[in-house]
Amino acid sequence: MPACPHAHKVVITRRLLGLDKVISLGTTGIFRDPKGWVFTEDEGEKDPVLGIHYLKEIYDRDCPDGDYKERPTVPVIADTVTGKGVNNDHFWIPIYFDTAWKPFHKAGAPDLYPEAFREEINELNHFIFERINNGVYDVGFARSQEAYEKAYHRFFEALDILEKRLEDRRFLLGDYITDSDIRLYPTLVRFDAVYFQVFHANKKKLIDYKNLWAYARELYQISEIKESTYFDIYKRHYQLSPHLKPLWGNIYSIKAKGPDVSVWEEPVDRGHLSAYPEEKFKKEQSGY
Ligand SMILES: N[C@@H](CCC(=O)N[C@@H](CS)C(=O)NCC(=O)O)C(=O)O
Repeated sequence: MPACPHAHKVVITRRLLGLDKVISLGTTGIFRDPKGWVFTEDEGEKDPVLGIHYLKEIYDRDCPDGDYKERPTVPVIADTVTGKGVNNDHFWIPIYFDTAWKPFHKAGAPDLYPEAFREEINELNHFIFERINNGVYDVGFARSQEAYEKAYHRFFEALDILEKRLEDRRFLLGDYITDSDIRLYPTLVRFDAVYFQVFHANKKKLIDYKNLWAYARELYQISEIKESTYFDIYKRHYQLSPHLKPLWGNIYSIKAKGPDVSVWEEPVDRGHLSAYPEEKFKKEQSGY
């Protein structure tokens, strides 16, 4: 589901590591029907390898009575032989791609999870998930003024912490892009187009943060990342989904015209913060 921030980090990691040659991608539409997500974006409205129409079919195969009663979620990794889901733990899937799937990485793949930084990356990833990726949902789905204001302050405080961190670091862990950057990006890239308005997360826009804005643009301008970024889809999903429209009172189903996303193409000059201005990725050690 191309609007899902949790799936987005998995999709980017798969592309950057060259795992798109060994793991196929089925893409659902952005509106759920009563049976959940549907593979409307794939030819014939079927997952290209499993040939199924509903995501739920993956989950059903794991149930003794063949009928999964909970809500099937994306992302999910499925076994192409049994058609069963093998993992839907969105938090760890990118790390499994970095480590367990290493024998299948493309030649010259980036090392997104360098051993020396793993502890720091894990810690930062929890912060990013709780305070940013999920934090903005806490703002958007708050059911009381008090809960909203608490979530609002927590979220913008977390953005301030990251803004400061990026003052003298080109990327979150320093000179090279790591797994943590790929987790922060999906929330940043959705921010001005949807969260600011639909989730009332409107203290500041991303473009108001000097470091975060330039940093996010630098990530966006990497072709594998840009090709997985769909501003119009984010607007349609968050602004027009039946369960999200009431959040911002969109009773006439209007899709907002702005903001102008061409600003994402503006040049970025953060190379001076790195010892290796010409490189954004550290290549992983070969030998596999
Ligand atoms: N809640 C999921 C995280 C992924 C997630 O929330 N995915 C959303 C899309 S962004 C989803 O598939 N939701 C299905 C639904 O709510 O019915 C999990 O714990 O694994």
